[in-house]
Amino acid sequence: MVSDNLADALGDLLNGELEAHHAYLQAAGWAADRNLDGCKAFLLAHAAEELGHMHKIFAYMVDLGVPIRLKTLPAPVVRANDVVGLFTEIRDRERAVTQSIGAVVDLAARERHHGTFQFLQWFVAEQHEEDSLCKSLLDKIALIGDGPNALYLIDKEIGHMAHRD
Ligand code: OFO
Repeated sequence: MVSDNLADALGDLLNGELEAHHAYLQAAGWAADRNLDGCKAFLLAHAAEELGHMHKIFAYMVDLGVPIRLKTLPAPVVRANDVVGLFTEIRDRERAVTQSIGAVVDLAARERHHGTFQFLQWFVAEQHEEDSLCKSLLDKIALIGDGPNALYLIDKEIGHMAHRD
C-alpha cells in the first residue's frame, strides 16, 4: 500500500524522466543544427536512456497499482550558445534530477516504504553516474581548450562517449 504522497512523488519522477528525455532530444536537435554529429549521437543515446528510466518507473508503479498520470510537459529550451554552455545546462539539470530523486528516497524512508526505498537505490546510483559523466565531459572540454580545431576535437570525443556504457 502506497500513500497518496508517495504515489504522487513517483508520478512526478516518471514525468521528470519524460521531461529529461525531451530535454536531451532538444539538445540533440541543437547539436544537429550545428553539424556536431558526435554530440548529437551522445545526446540521442542519452535521450533513449531517459526513456528507459521512465519505463522502469512506469513498470514499478503498475506493479504497485498506482495509476499512471502523464502531465503536460513544458517545451524544452536550450539557452546555450556553445558546447560548454550546453553541457553546463545538462549538468545543472542532472543535479536537479538527483535532488528530486533524493527527496523521494527520503519520503519513502519516512513512510517506511521499504520496497520503494529499495527500488530507488538504482536511480541513486544512476544519478551518481550521470553527475560524474557530466563532470568528466566538462573536464574534457576544458582540457581541449579553445584552439583552432577545438570544436572538432570536442565533438569527436563526445561522440566516442556515446558508445560507452
Ligand atoms: Fe534519468 O537520469 Fe538523467 O535525468
